[in-house]
Amino acid sequence: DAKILLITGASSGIGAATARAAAEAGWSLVLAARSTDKLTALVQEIGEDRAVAIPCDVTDYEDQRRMVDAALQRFGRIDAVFANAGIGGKPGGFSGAPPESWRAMVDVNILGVAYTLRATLEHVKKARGHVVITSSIAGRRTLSGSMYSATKWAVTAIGYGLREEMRGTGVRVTLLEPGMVDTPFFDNAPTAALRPEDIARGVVYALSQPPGVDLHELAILPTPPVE
Ligand code: NJP
Repeated sequence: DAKILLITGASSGIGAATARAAAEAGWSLVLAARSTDKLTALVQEIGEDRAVAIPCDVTDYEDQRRMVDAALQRFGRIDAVFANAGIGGKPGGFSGAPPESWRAMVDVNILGVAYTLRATLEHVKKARGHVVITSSIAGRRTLSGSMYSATKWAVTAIGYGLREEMRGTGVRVTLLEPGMVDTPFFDNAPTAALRPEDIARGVVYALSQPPGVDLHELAILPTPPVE
């Protein structure tokens, strides 16, 4: 039987590319985000027998609980979770960015991930499964004036904390740390960025390791241009 992977932020960018790559690798998929139309189109593409779209706002814990209930109703189990939904910041740094943009990042990037973990862990533990969390290279380095960076450092800490908590349960935790990826995350596509498919291959690689192999971190960066 196919294993079940639940992806948040599945409507676009890295999440959508990972859904396609994981389907190719034999996973069945629970696809969550707010944009129902995009999720539905992705389910059509992958096949209704292999994927289900569940609209969900990750900032709302009850909504995440409903998402998990709907996933279990459809597939009966959750083997792996890709906690990937996230948003970027507004320009201006600590001196100029609108403070409400900071709250939105805390709500989606930090609380959204923590809620996904709380809502799914019981089931992932039952499956001795796998959790992949999208942090960022910005969760390792500090970007000037960046509250985004601060939220991703928090996500890195969540991944470390979860790995300790899961010790002895058979659950593996992988932190994904991409550099720049050309997705709708950016208003203007950056030059020399990775493609979402480049990150998706990494996630599927992590998920496809045998139970005895625990891939802690996956930092994926664009090769610097040849001078
Ligand atoms: O961005 P994008 P990426 N509730 O905008 C969803 C990190 N990252 O794929 O709700 C539920 O294409 C949104 O869905 P929708 C980044 O921090 C990126 O690049 O329909 N879902 C969409 O599916 C993030 O953690 C780069 O609008 C919510 C998805 O999130 C992850 O990669 C570099 C939501 C965003 O897709 C995926 O970002 C890096 C909510 N409240 C880390 N709010 C990069 N692109 O360069 C948003 O280091 N979503």
